[in-house]
Amino acid sequence: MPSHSPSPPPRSRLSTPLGVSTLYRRLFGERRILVATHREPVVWMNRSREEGRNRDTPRLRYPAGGVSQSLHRLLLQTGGDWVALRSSSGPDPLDVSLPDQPASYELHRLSLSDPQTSTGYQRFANDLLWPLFHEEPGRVLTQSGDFEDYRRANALFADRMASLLETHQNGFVFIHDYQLALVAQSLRPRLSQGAPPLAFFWHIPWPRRSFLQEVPERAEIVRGLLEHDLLGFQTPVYRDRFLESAAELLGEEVRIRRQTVHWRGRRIHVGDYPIGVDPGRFESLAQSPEGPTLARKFLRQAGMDPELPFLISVDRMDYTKGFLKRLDILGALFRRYPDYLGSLRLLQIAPPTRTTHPPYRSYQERVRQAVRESNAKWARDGWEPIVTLEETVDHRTLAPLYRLATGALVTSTNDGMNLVAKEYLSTQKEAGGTLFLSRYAGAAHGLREAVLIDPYDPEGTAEIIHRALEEPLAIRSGRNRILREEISRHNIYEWMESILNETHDAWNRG
Ligand code: GDG
Repeated sequence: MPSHSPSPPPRSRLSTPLGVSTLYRRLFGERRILVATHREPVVWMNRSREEGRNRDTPRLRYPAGGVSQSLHRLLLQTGGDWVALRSSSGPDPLDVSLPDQPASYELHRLSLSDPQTSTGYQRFANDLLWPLFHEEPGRVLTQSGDFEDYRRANALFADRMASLLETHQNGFVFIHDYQLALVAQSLRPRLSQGAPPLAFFWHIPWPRRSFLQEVPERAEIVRGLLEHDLLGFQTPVYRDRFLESAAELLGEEVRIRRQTVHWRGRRIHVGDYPIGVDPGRFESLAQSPEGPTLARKFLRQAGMDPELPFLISVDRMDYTKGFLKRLDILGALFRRYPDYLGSLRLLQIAPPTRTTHPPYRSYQERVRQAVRESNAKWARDGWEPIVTLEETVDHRTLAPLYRLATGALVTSTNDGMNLVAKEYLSTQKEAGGTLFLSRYAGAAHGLREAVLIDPYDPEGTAEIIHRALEEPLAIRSGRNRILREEISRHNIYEWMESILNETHDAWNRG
């Protein structure tokens, strides 16, 4: 294995899937990647008897969610192993391949057979870490013992990964997000021949001090994360907050020099790696010959006139995405500018999420009720302003829908990055759709030209939306050109290349 990384790529070169797999081989040779995420990147579909006769019916579907889709595409370039919790039937391991992709990977599907472990783990992750790291303390719902279940579930991930590492000798391990903060802590001691490079990416915000303080086990979480060689955050703000937490919580245990933490004889690189999308893929899906037909058909089926303007929002139905704030904004817009009544609509693609968790169920019910009320208030001659579809829409339809939309409304009250914002821009080549981006989304940090909104200020946001909708096309498309350059340069492959290079460096310096 070479001991130092190659020089950084020239600035004008756009990173590509092939570039990532070439770099991976250069750094880690023929050894496979091992990825771990909470959720499976694909869902296995049981074929109906009818479909069973048609071998072309796809067996795999893609769930909504930002973490796994890009990694899924990468592993179809490089091959490798992936460990995640099982959420559908089908074999274990599952061989994941696509006809047009050069490689395939093995998905190893973990079942938490003890219901207590499963419940406590999910509760600690989704009802304690998620709300507190999104600075929503009012939504915490936890019970004593949940942390031990969380630790136990993380150790089960580590068990499976340790046996894979033993047989496959994987060259690089990449663990993801707040559900798996303690995996590496269990993994290291299990590896008799030493650990390969370990990287971790934290997809959600790292909160301000006063919110972190509400997590009793915060020092344990920080220690767990320091078990990696590289630790990545979405923005420099989250990265710096983490470094401050490490200094404060671990005191003399750590020594911190800029972005390097010295801890227990190891050096850990802590960096910011704003995650991107594959803009080329969204652009070509949006501009495919069948794209506009699919999108128009979809709109008609949703009861919308494809010729009328609409704003689009695409998010899992999660309280951090600001569904209720969005309705307030729309209300303010209609009150200030009643001319929009009867024409401008909001299309919300809102796949339900975590539906077994009581705080989600009640939030989702409140959203439905608020939509009904808004629609009743602003209805005109059979026209209603808000169309909500609680379903997952395939990217082949979603991309041309983005393209057709007059604007995209991202109203997160707190969001690690927000990939929908970048996907929307990817489809706006030579088009004038406006991205209205919450200033509380990580994406606002890199997309400096974007039209920023404050979801806590519905009146101000309504004014911003109205002004942008009135702008000449040249202004809107000029802004989109600059934003698209940004997301093309910092695409998902560049994100992966930076992480590969810097993990390799950190491991060698270790
Ligand atoms: C976490 C962080 C961070 C949505 N609906 C459908 C669908 N989606 C896809 C979108 C997009 C993804 O789900 C959502 O990604 P986001 O980034 O917007 O949000 P989270 O799921 O909360 O993701 C977030 C992200 O991790 C990555 O680091 O940006 O801050 O919270 O890709 O296209 N996909 C399909 N049908 C849908 O109906 N196929």
